[in-house]
Amino acid sequence: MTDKPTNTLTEEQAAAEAAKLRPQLLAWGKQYYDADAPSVEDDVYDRVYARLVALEEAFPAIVTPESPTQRVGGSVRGDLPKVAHTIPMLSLGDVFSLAELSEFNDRLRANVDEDFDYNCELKIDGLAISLRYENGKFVQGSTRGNGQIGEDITANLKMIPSIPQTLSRPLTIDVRGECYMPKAAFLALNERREAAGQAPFANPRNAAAGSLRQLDTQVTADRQLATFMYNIADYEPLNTRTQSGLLDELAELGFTTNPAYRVAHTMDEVWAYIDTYQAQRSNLPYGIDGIVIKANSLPLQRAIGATVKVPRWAIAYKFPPEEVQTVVENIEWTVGRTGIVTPTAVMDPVVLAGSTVARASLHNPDYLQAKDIRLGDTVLLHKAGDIIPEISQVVGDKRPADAEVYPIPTRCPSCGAELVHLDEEVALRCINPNCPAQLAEGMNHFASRNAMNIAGLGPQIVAQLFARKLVTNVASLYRLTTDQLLTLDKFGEKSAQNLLTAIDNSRNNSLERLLFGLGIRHVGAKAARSLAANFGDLNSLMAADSETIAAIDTIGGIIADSVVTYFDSEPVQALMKELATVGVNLTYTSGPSEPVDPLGTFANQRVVLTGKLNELTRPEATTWLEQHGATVTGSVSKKTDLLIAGEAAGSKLTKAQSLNIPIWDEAQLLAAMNENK
Ligand code: 1X8
Repeated sequence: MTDKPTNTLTEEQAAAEAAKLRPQLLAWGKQYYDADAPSVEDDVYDRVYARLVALEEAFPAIVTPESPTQRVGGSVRGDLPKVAHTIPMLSLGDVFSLAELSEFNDRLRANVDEDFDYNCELKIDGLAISLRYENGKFVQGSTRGNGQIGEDITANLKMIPSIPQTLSRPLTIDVRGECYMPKAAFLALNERREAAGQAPFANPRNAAAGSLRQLDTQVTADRQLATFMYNIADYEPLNTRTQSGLLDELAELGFTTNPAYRVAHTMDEVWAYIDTYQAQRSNLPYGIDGIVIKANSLPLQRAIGATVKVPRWAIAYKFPPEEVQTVVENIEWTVGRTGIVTPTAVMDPVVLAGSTVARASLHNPDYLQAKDIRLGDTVLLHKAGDIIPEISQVVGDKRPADAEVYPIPTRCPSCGAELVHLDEEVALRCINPNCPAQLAEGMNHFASRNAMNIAGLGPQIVAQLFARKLVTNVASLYRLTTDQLLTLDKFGEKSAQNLLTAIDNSRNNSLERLLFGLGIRHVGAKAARSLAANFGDLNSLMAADSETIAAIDTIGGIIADSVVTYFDSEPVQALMKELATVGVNLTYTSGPSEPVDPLGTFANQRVVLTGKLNELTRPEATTWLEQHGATVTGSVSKKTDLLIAGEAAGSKLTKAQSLNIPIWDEAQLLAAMNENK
């Protein structure tokens, strides 16, 4: 992402950009705080957030009360009792470069008359907690929540061994710190979960958050959570008057504090601290995502004060994205639906930027050869776009002496057919039309949600169906019997019956689902719907030439040619006959012509769809809205009644916001669909 410097923007441009960033940040923030399931890496969130702050600082007039910059962290989850923090739990301002850190220092020094030291501490990647002690007894523990009101998690926190029940002195204090899951505990927990068929946690922080919100406190106890405490709401009851002394005194009282703090007299010492721990980061047994520097004098902290959100006397320096080393143990080759054979590096699992990584795509043989990756090589791994694991390079001097150049396969790992490069493609392909791996992938696609939507027919069942020779192609699915399904692993009468019913129901799907499910090159869900709607039935489409097909509004020449080529093949024609024989519907039956409830929720509403939808396809959403009375149009105007904005929505969203048009996200549409089932 290359952001334009804010001083080159007009206020309108800044407002438009900020209006795009806010809903995105709010959605990510909600996932992060409410669902313990972030959809982006923290880095991405932090950068987008920083950009919004920069825009709003440059153009204060564009700030809105709803802006995520105007709130402290997430919202409060409804189902846990609430706790008001008498002294708010603030978040920290953050910087991403030494230059920005330097600016922070200059600003602070310009506003403070006396000379002062900083205390440097590690920024723990966990969950902020507040522990209340009365007369030395632990009475209540809470999460940060929105900074003013948190959640009561006392019972869970009592299960964490590093939290003292009784202090060495009978103080009444609120101590703040971080609860985290050590890397080793996280890896072991995910291994147990996967063995038990449960979804693994995305990263240690989510695992910690999930563990703290358990109703069953025994589960919390088993999760090996730990804490580092680093702050106190009000230092009056303590003897010390410095941050470094506070850490020592907290330790004397019985808390666990992080030993890696250091008082810095100069910025050079701050840099040195950052360098040291940035290098040590992946060796630490817990995750850190940066360094916190704080004015060391507690009375000075108080004198400097805070904004509504963050203290002015402290700042977090966030590390750039992480890189770790691991060993390549294997290279797997998998055959996709279209015959492309893709290599994947299988590595010794490592925690990278908060999640466990054991696999990275190597894309194609050229990529693998260019990087000269060999079995046993130690490699540097990072996350591309901070999300997708990627091998940056081989660590040359760690290469085993006997490592040999990795031989690119010449035969298909599934069917043994000779692999080829089609017209100068870098991709390696299996062109055997009967390759079992391709057929299985094709069947998975056929059954998928946006295609024939056969619930319960997943990759593992498909693999077994092929292995037992119960199916040869997608038409043979419709001839399966209960007795045949009962031979599959873990299949009983009920599961067999459910699957047969799902398969049977899919016979009645409208044509566009079949067209998409066939996996014709370049024909996505949207093109499939246009083709089905325009031709009405399969035979008309099969009889059409390329020009006729390309004459459809949304269909270009490439799609048209691909459709013609596909249906030109004899095996495909045979398959279509077979589908007709087994009773699969080959006509277009959905569409605006048959409103289910024309006077329903959306009667006379003009609705616009924009952005990327995840659960639904555009045609699905459009059809449903039309069936419930809506008119779906392409552009936002004063007449628009509702905008439904998916991910990364752009100018339509901005326009709708400026016109005060109600805006829904995909979840709201799905909820409405559920209500109106
Ligand atoms: C957050 C954190 C702080 C410290 C360590 N880890 C964190 N995640 C620290 O002060 N050592 S301070 C802080 C905050 O103020 N939000």
